[in-house]
Amino acid sequence: YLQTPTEVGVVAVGFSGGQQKDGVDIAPQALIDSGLLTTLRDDLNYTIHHDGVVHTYTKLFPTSDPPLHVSGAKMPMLKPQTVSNATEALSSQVYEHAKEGRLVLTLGGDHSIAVGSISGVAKAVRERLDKEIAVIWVDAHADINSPQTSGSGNIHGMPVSYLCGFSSAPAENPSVFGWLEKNHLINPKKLVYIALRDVDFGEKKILRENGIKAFSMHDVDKHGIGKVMEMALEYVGDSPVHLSFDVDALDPMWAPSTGTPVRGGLTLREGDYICECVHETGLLVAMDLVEVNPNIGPRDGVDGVLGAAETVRAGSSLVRCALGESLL
Ligand code: B3U
Ligand code: MN
Ligand code: MN
Repeated sequence: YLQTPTEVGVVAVGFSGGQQKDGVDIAPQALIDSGLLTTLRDDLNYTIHHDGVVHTYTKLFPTSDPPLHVSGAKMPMLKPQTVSNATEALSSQVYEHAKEGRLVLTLGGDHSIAVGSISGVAKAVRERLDKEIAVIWVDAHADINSPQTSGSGNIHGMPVSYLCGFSSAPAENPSVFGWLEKNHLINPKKLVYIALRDVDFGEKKILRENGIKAFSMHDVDKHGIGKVMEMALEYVGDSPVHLSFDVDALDPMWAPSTGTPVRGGLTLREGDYICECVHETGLLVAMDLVEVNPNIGPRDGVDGVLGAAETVRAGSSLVRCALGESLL
């Protein structure tokens, strides 16, 4: 990857098992229906590799998936085997695209699916380029709880912990994330967060103790998004970049239709700007867009209110910006 690939592998992931609200699973189809992929193909001239399927992985779901009580945890992990099985399948789908040198676009789905997408890209980039990827995680939340620190049991709050190797298959059920190998993992020193503003106490401790780079909304306010991106990209260096974008990084004013909105977030322009800056580096190898939930939020259009359709449009805009739409 000396520049952004011209071929894009798309995986549409209609998966909601990492949290408890229905609707995040219909987001990929809503994004596709809004014309995202045809724009990438017809206007931005990418070759799109997409099987035309929104994957739900339901055939891989266990018949019973009780909450898993892990020793030392306040809350049991919810749907552990379901999330493990779905992300394992996604990981190999993403790997197959990435090993062909395609930029991989994963449309979620809740953020637990990043265990699959990022592990697949990390493995392929190690094999192709003998390099570690950098991950730019744009989110209101750090999603770095371990099963022990989680106050919810929702696995969409834990993917970074598994990807960094801070958590692994629990002794109580080793088949939960037992498929994760060393070459699937990322280097926590090559992880950078942007837009954090709702980080659990236990997560702050994990960030601090592991020296993880993070730009909170406080930093965005203090320095401006221009300087924050300069610092974030300097930190990333020349590593291939996986951009994992949770739409709840945006302020609910711009993206109300998401499971856990947090006020005080990025404007749509700041979100687009992040994606444009990543595009300009030529280092982008993969992007996730997650946590769009068209079932949540106000109805669009009543007195100019922004709702689900506008959240889908915002998500689509983020992807198009990361793929270079704003370049003149
Ligand atoms: N940190 C909390 C809340 C949360 C994380 N990610 C989202 N919400 N979207 C948790 O459940 O781990
Ligand atoms: Mn997230
Ligand atoms: Mn979030």
